[in-house]
Amino acid sequence: MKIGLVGFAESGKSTVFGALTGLAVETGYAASRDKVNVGVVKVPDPRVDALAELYEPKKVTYAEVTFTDLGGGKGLDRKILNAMREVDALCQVVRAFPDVAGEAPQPLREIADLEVETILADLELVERRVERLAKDRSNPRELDLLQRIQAHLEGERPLRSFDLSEEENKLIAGYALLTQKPLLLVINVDESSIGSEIDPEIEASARERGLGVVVLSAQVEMDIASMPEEDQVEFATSLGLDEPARNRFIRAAYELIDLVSMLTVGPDECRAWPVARGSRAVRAAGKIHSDIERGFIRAEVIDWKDLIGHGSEAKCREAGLTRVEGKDYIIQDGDVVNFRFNV
Ligand SMILES: Nc1nc2c(ncn2[C@@H]2O[C@H](COP(=O)(O)OP(=O)(O)OP(=O)(O)O)[C@@H](O)[C@H]2O)c(=O)[nH]1
Ligand SMILES: [Mg+2]
Repeated sequence: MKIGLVGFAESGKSTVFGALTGLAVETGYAASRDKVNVGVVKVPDPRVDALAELYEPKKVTYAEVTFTDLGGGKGLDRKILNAMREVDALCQVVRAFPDVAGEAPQPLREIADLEVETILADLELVERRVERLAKDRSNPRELDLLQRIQAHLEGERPLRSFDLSEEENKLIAGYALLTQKPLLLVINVDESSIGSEIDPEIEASARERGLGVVVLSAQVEMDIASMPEEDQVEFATSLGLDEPARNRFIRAAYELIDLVSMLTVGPDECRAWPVARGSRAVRAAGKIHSDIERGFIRAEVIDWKDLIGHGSEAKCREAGLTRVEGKDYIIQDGDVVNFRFNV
């Protein structure tokens, strides 16, 4: 699962990337403008931590998400737009701190501008395709759909607000349209604004668009991320943060791409497995091993809270908290699952 960090020049993309990954990256004017930073990030998960405490396994494995800093520039050039097509979701880093020259931020404008630029990029692609299909008449259904999409985009509306049936979605999936991708706004505020309420205008702007918002100060988060892990929470707390904002951000991004976590436990490993929301048990089993999917008999499911509360799988079984589910069961976030299968 790949998430792309985008935004206008000097909005703090590389700093956010550094904060997320704990990697040392170049920031500042014109730094790494042509370089794309890629990093894999563990999704912090208190459920996994609690289960690991109970089982004391040899290994603890968190779900992972790949973040890419797609770079900046004044406008979004073609190279960046193309790179944006290849990620599963977008996070727009929005500057809400005065820049080095003391220039006041214009967060609402950055949000609106990125929307317009991505709408235009989609429109260009759709127009070209409509022209082709109108000429060769090879696919009237797709043509009809694309014409309706074109009209929607011409009304300056992103595709997030266009209702697509599952079948229609399949028809256009190959185009990787930018305004269809889930988008999270990362409002990068000044150090002095840490812990204050989100600007109501920004919140309204996000709500109107149906977007998620995370507020953080990337500079501070990067400082936190560069500390030894055991000091991070303490330092965050001293600044009035419950935890590094990075944790909230990563979880929000994880939910944005519509992933939920299936959990497995045992003396060898406690682990979170990312599965697409709405996955059937038999498919989720295949994430672990294709043999388990093939030989699937049943899934024994305990809610993680019950397992922590009762202290063992045996006690949960006695208390009637272990459910036996079949192939078509839909995996829920936080399910601790034990698969039974034929080899
Ligand atoms: N005060 C303050 N400055 C920040 C913050 N985040 C980033 N900066 C500064 O803003 C400048 C730009 O940050 P970058 O992370 O390089 O921004 P970018 O979006 O990657 O920039 P380009 O890649 O050049 O488009 C740097 O000088 C950062 O130190 C913040 O939270 N607070
Ligand atoms: Mg940068």
